[in-house]
Amino acid sequence: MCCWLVPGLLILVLNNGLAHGQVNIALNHTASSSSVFSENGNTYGPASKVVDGNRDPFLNGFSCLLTERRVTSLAWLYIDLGNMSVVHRIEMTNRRGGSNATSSAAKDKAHRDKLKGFGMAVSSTTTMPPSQSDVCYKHPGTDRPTVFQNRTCNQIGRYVIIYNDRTNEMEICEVDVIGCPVGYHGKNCSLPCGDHCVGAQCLPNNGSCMFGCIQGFRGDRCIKECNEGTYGWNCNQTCGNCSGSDVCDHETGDCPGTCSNGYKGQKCDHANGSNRTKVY
Ligand SMILES: [Ca+2]
Repeated sequence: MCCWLVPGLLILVLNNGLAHGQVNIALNHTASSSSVFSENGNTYGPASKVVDGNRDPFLNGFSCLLTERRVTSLAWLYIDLGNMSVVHRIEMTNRRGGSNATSSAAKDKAHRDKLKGFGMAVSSTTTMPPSQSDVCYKHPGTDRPTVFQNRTCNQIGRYVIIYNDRTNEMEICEVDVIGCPVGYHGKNCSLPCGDHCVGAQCLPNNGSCMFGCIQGFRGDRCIKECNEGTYGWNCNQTCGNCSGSDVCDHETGDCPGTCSNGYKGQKCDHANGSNRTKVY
């Protein structure tokens, strides 16, 4: 473990580079690639090398996937997370040039060039190329990507896909997928999402509800009830005319007792002359 200090704050980072408590849900899962490069009897890869927990970016570390460059098929890689998950972030370590002893920025360039145009997606299928709606990052192909990529995704799926519709070559040494199975968040994905999140789905890093709150609740985690005088989905409905100091139900808008003079209905939102009785 390593650490560093900023004023008033100690930050701890595990050896794998992930902030404490974050989970790499790709580690040691099943992975597959469009092809695997082999030469003189030596096979580089296979795809399992990108989920072996070793980020060594040099070929002589024997922990990278290389696809076969003598084929015409475009390069892709997918990781099966095993179940539907919320992927918060994808971190990817590309191959560097030379070895640990001989590396240099100049030697990295050829490998970074091959990475141009790559895409990242989270999908419920392994269809290639992935649907545009599943893509969470696509490199524009103009500049030269950096060796290490860290892209926010926040999408739901079972498969994390790395692909390149520009080339048949892919040289990836590790993919870390930061997320949690659907319905969980927090340290080691041990906390269930709030009951008031729509679909009980939340972001792995902070528990924020992904699709808003069920009726009657508000806030990022949908913990707070609607402010007094409001109710319903997104708390965007205004209560009717409950009698006295009564407040309406924060979920349904119903008044607990009678209506103010001149109103009727469960929500006391219909004008009714002098009728003070709630009508069902
Ligand atoms: Ca590796």
